Amino acid sequence: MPDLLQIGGLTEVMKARLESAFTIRQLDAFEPEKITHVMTNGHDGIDPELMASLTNLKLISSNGVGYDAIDADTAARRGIYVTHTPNVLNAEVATTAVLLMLACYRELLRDDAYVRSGTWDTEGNPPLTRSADNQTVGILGLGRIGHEIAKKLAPWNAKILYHSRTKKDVTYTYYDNLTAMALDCDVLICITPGGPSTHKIVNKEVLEALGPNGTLINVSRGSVVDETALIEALQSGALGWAGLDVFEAEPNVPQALRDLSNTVLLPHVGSATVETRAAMGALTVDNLLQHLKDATVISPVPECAHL
Ligand code: A2R
Repeated sequence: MPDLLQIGGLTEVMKARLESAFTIRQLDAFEPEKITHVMTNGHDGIDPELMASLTNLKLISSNGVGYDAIDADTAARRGIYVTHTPNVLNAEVATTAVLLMLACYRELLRDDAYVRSGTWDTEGNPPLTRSADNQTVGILGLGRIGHEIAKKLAPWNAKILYHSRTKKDVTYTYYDNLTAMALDCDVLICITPGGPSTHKIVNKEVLEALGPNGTLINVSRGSVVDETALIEALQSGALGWAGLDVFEAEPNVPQALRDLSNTVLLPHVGSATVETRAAMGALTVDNLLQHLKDATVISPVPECAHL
């Protein structure tokens, strides 16, 4: 059986399916020239030096949709497939975005703490919150997940604006400039890929354009937002609220962000439900098994689609 190098975690279901076709090797015990397949995830990716040492590598199957931790251009040049798990997590990540937005608007954490601490009993009702209805929501990255977020916001009667590299055939309002969109929206939801082209595109200027009544939601990658500028804007009141599922140096979250009461913070759980992780794991394994069978894959990243 061919050697599969495992990077990151694996569920029992995935392991059982993979063991029927591969010998699974761990990072501390493998022979580089014997590895033909790698299984990893969006967070761990694969170290470029490690990838270069795997001279017989044919496929890197990543469990997750974002693949900025994998050098897909180099892989494609070497004729190595990179696959990921698009679509099966769209609804879940969109739910996480909406959840964060609602939690910010309705001060879910503050009011939960209000009840638990007994303050309701001693001080009466808490201050009013803001309605999440009828807001103008700017989506940064109207791709597979971005579209799903727009659809999920319909019951809140959101007006949808979007910024992406290209204009889409949709009724939502397109902005070719991110700062201009931030000026016009109440909520900015980030759902682009990570990587050099989106590195800190949500900068001081964009955050200040979003403004004191604005809410930033990030369910993409921590690298998309300038975290230092974000902290300063939240501290000074230049930005109102932030709901964050992703951070620059996960799992390290700056104390300053944790100290702020106008943030809702999640440990990168956008797709982390039993159901969605099972679907992602199944697709990750399906790509590996299909490649073994007929040298094709189900869901290559765009850089490798021509292989
Ligand atoms: O290529 P376009 O015009 O459709 O724009 C894509 C947009 N995008 C950008 N927008 C502005 N500036 C950029 N430099 C830039 N680069 C990409 O992000 C597209 O509208 C969206 C990405 O959509 P999909 O490729 O369909 O990705 P999906 O499945 O929605 O996932 C997005 C990301 C993942 O890469 C993970 O980082 C995260 O969500 O879970």
